[in-house]
Amino acid sequence: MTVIDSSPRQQPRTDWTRGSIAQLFDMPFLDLVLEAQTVHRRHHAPNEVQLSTLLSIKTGGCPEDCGYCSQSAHAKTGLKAEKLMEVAAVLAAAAEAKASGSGRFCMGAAWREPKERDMDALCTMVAGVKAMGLETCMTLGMLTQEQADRLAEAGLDYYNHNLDTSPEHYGAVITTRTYQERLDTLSHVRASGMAVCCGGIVGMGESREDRIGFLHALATLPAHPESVPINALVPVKGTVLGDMLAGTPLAQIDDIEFVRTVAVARILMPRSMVRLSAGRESMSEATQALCFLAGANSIFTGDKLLTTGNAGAGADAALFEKLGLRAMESAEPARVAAE
Ligand code: SAM
Ligand code: DTB
Ligand code: SF4
Repeated sequence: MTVIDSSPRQQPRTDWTRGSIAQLFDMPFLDLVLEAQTVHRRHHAPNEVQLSTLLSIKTGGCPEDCGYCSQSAHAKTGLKAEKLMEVAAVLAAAAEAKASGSGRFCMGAAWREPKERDMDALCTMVAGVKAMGLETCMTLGMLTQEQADRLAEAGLDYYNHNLDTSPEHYGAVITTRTYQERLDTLSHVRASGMAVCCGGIVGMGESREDRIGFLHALATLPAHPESVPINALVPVKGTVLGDMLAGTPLAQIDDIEFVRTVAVARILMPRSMVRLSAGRESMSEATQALCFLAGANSIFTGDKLLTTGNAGAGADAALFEKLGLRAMESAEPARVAAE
């Protein structure tokens, strides 16, 4: 099919059109998964999965109104707003993550943006986690250029900032910020030299057209994000979306459509790490296996994401054993073809 460009010798395309992405979504499922796996093997070591661990360093009470999020002050989830964690407690959690074999430690805060008064502590956390030999990642909301530069200087390797859905659907999910503000922070992160982790959520009641628009937004950024987390909505009681979708056929995205989304992400962004993120706890082993076949090569490990449950180390070890998968030594995608 001519829409597919997966040559390892070329820079990945950033000029995808919505029409060509729609064509990928429309492919027969088996052809699509085969193509995604073929692209995957040109750029990444097969059977290797990168492991990241999350820690919520500042939980709840967020002023933003993201309809999916348990931590929004607008949601009625009963989650208690907490203060920023102490540096020592964060480093202790990072040491545990390292001991459990994780390669990247991702610290998340329920903020619209970090305050200047928190920057010193954040930089100390970054430096401490990095000194343990872990890759560092943070997700703190919007950043100014100066804040991005400071975090980069402290040793922050990745910044997570999701576009979450299509530009058209954004206003139906979040009203307290704009898509453009997300893009502005992403450009500050890029300019600071940090790697970009940017993805989104499916299963929010969006249309296929929105999933196309979402992947189009990611794949036409000036450079593809190095990490692309694909979350399946975890419907939390008391959140706008959790309550709206409860008991409806939209409450969980169709497994096959989810795998299609992963496969299309892999084809569009051949060198990125595609992370199977939230929602894995309620996903069957067979669906997860299909996602790996479709090009997912990263997961969050541990029993907890930020506030909700995760598959857990035992379940993941069993799944890796069954599938013959192993943890990636380095997050740098192994290039199997000569470049
Ligand atoms: N406050 C920061 C922000 O919004 O960028 C960082 C933390 S926020 C929790 C990070 C991401 O988690 C969101 O962009 C969204 O993609 C994902 N997320 C949050 N709640 C979720 C849920 N219930 N189900 C699936 N993904 C969720
Ligand atoms: C991302 O895309 N998924 C992670 C991470 N980036 C920060 C967060 C998932 C959160 C799931 C809901 C929760 O645990 O609160
Ligand atoms: Fe706040 Fe982030 Fe949750 Fe939105 S997703 S409410 S910005 S913590």
